[in-house]
This record gives sequence, structure tokens and C-alpha cells, in this order.
Amino acid sequence: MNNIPSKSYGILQQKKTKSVINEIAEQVVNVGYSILDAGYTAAELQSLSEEFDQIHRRYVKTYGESNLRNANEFHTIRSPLTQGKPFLDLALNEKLLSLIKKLIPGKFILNQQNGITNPPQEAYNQDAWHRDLPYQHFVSTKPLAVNALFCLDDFTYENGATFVLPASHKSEAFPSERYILNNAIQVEARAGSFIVLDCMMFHAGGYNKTKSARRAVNHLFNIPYFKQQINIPKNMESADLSDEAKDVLGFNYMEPASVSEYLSKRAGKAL
Ligand SMILES: O=C(O)CCC(=O)C(=O)O
Repeated sequence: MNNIPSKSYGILQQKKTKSVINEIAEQVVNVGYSILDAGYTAAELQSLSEEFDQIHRRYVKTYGESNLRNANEFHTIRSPLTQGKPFLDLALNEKLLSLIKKLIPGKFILNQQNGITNPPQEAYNQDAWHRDLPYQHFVSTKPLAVNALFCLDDFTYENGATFVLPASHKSEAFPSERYILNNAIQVEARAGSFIVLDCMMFHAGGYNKTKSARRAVNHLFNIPYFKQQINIPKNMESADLSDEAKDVLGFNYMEPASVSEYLSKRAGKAL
């Protein structure tokens, strides 16, 4: 590409961004995806990577390989944050939460966290185009949910880095086959970054042509009106959590079991 022009004319309004986080948010809003460096050191990344493999081995032992394969779940770890503190810390990553706050107005909760392995030279359950609010065909002026795909390994063209259809969060329907061929792009990213997507943007994992797995941890954050994929508060001790962590993990948004419980939660609230 040649130099991008820096001059302009006939412009009455221009967005101003004062920080990297704002620039990333601007890109997610406009084209549906961007990349955020999570800020981990090489040693922290290495320990997260080892913890991922350990949890995966334990998970397969607990739930059984044939059961997981039968459910098309063998390459996924559901809710690793309920199984290891490093994944809880990942979901509450400060830089990530400050970005999510800019993208989702008001309150939001973590809907789900999933460890994902794109195995070498094999199909897996994320290699088909989808939205992360699947089966939904609407557009909203503000994101109702945002996903953050943490790259445990470098995402490269060869190992099947995620494909996206830029700006597809702004159209209700899945585009035509020809449009997909002309507009799909692959997002390369370094290990230690989050690929952040408007959840309504169509995306798919690519085919991993290499001999090593491409591992990731996906997070979906949404407005508190959508129920969690797996109830996080019921699977976690809250004693050591900060108020903000409890809020993000959904402790304050569990549905009351009865009218009395609803009324007691409302006690002292003006609105
Ligand atoms: O593995 C990937 O690159 C895509 C993951 C994905 O599509 C998802 O978690 O929703």
C-alpha cells in the first residue's frame, strides 16, 4: 500500500481519540473487530499456557473423551475460570474490562468463558461462520455483547487464525457466498492479545494447516438481561472476589427464586 493521505477537506466533524483503548473501541464499533494487547509477560503467558493444557487433561478425564467427542465438545473447555484462578484473572483483565466498559453502555456481565483448541489438520466446532449470539438477525446501535478471544498461541494464516467479515454486525442477514469470498479477512495476532469482536459480527476459525494446535480462550460479555451459558456464581466461591468482580461475574444479576427474594433484594432501592 502507498502512504495513507494525511490531508483532508470538506470535513466539519471528526472523531477524536485520546487513548489506545479509545482507538480500539472506535475500530470495534466501525468494522466490528480489533486487537488489544492483554499486557502479560512471556513468563505469565507461559504459565497460562501450561495451566490450559493441565485443565484440558483434567477436563477430559472428568467428562470422558468419548462423551465429549459425542457432544462435539472435545476441543472445548467450558468455564475454565471456575477451574483455575489464572483464567478467572484473565476474564477480569483490567485492560479488557476498561475496553468492554467503553463498548457496552451501562452494566455488563460475563456470559461465558471457553477454552478453545483448533487442532492441527482436523475439523473442530468453531470452523463454521457464526455470530456469538447465534440464530440472531438484528442490528443494534450499541453492542449488546462483545467477545474477546484471547490468543494463547500466535494466530497465523497457516494455523487458521480467525476469519471475520468486517462490518457484518451492521447487517441483519448473513451475506451472499460471493460477498463472503470477496470480503472475508483473516486476523493475525500475537499470543497474549485479545481479538475483540462485536458479537454480531460473523466470524469462523480457519483450517489449521500446521502440526501444532492453535489455542484460545473466548469470553462473551453482555448486558445483564441475557442468561449465562453456565451459571458462574453457582460454581464459584465469592469470598475473595472484589465488588466489581462479583458484578462482572453475575453475582448481582441472578434471578430471584421467589417474590419474597425479589422484594428483599429491592429493599432500600429508590429506582
Ligand atoms: O477459533 C477461532 O478462531 C474462532 C473461535 C470462535 O469462533 C468462537 O469462540 O466463537
